[in-house]
Formats: sequence, C-alpha cells, structure tokens
Amino acid sequence: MAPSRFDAALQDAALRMETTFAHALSEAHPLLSGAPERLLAAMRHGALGGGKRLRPFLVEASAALFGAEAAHAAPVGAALECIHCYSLVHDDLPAMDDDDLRRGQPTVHRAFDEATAILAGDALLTLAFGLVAEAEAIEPAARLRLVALLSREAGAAGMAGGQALDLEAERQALDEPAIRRMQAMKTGALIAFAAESGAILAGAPEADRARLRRFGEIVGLAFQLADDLLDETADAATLGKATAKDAARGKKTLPALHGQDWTRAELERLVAEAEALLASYGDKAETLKAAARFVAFRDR
Ligand code: GRG
Repeated sequence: MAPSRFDAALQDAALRMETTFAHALSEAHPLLSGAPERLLAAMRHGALGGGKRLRPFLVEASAALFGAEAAHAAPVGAALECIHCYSLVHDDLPAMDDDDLRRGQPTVHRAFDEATAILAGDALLTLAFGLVAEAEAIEPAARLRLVALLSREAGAAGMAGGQALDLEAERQALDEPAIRRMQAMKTGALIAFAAESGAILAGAPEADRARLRRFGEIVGLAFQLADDLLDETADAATLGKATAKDAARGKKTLPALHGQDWTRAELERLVAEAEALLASYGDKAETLKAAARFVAFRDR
C-alpha cells in the first residue's frame, strides 16, 4: 500500500474514532450520565481533538483481517485510546514529566488543575473497561477476555509497570535488556493489545491471535525505537521538553547507545519481521503491513 493511501486511511479512521469518542465521552453516554461537568470537560480535553489514533487503527485493521466490521472494533479501539490518553494525562503531571503542552494544547493539569487531571485520567481508565463490557456486537466470552487482557496490558505487568521501571531508571541506569523490557511494557503492551484484540473480537483461531500478538509486539518495539530516533533527530527548537529532561536525568535510549544508522537498520529489520509474520494472509494484510512501516518510519 502506497504511503499516501495509508495516510488517507489513517486519517479516515481517526475521524471515525473522533465521532465514536465524542459519543463515548458525552454526558448522554449511559456510563457517564450524572458525571460532574468539569470532570467530563477535563476528560474530553485529554482525549478529543488530537493524536494519530494509531492504536484504534490497529484494532480496526486487525479485526478487518478476520472479517469483522469497523463498527464492531470501534468500542475496543475507543477503550484502548481512553487508556492511552489517560497515560498521557498522568505522564504530563508534575509528579512525572511535568509538561505544559500536549498535542499543541495545554496539558490537562494546566488547562484545569492537578487534582482534576488525576481524576480525569482515573475516569478515562475506568471508562475503558465499561466500553468493552458494553460492546454488544462482540460475543460475551470474547468481551470478557478482552477486559482481562486490557487489564493486564494497562496495569502493573504492562504499561503502568513499564512506567514504574522508567522512573526507577532515574536512580539507576538500565542496561540494554532492561531498557528493552521497560519499553516493551511501557509502550509495547498497548500496541500488542491493539493487534491481538482485533483477532479476539473477530473470533479468529488461536494461532492467528498469537500471530497478531507477536506482530503487535514487534510493531511496539518499532514504535518506541522510532519515537527515540525522532527525539534524537529533532533540532534544538523542536526537541521535546520531556526528551531534554530524560537526557538530563541520564536516561538511555537504544539510538543513544547504538547510533542512528544502527537504529534505522534495526527498524528495517523489525518491519521485515512484522511483514513476514503476515505473509500467509496475502493482500488482506496490506493495511497492517503498511501500518508497521508507518510506525517505524513516521515523522510525527
Ligand atoms: C502514567 C501509567 C502511566 C503511563 C505513562 C505511555 C506512557 C506511560 C507515557 C507517555 C510518555 C511517552 C511520550 C512515551 C513515548 C511513547 C508514546 C506513548 C508516545 C505518544 O504516543 P503517540 O505518538 O501519541 O501515539 P498520539 O498523540 O499520536 O496519540
């Protein structure tokens, strides 16, 4: 799939997700009726109007590979994006990265206040499980399985655990295996869930689910490597505050350890591995393969 066609597909999916999200984050939604207006506004600030929506795109593309419609995948994509947005809201807090801007807008604690940002993150995380539980187009056993898997990938054995390891790295520098483990948990876990969940919600056989899981893990590795490379190559004017802080804290990345040429070669290797995993699906896997390439060589 040509990069321009992939970009258009990603943008279309992002627009669809915005509509799903606007409904999921409105007071009219049964899971939120009666919620305080200011808290809802903070949740919407943290979640709506920005972001590539890459994770919901992967859920949709993985589900489509096994014949499920985008509408069936939408609640799972929205749930995952809620968790991603919660992680960004909390990551931006003074106790973590202390950032003023996110996606070109004031961070939630800047636009509202710190306590409201903590609660907005909590409420986005909690909403995610409700959205999956209520996704009636998905078979009940698959919904339960998705709720449990999402709990694992977002929690202490997944993203939150990875963030804890990342914070520990400020006190004691991590070696390369430890950096890889931290990244697989902190960023990789949700991306692996995205690819695996599409197969689960579509009722794909176990072997396919495991293949999509592995695909997601590889794309997760590529995502973090590309993110670190983007930070390395950003000029001083655009260098993220968080990155500058990470460098000041002595945090190591793989591009910092091995250099940019090694990183680009490693990204090519990861994309080839991801594509090879999907070879047996033929043309039906073109979107997912293009997604792997986009993740590895994106400019944003
Ligand atoms: C607070 C529990 C908790 C976890 C935070 C994911 C994370 C853990 C922190 C985010 C810090 C960060 C910038 C990590 C690098 C990778 C990453 C998640 C980048 C942002 O994801 P994108 O590029 O963002 O998908 P958009 O804005 O497109 O949604």
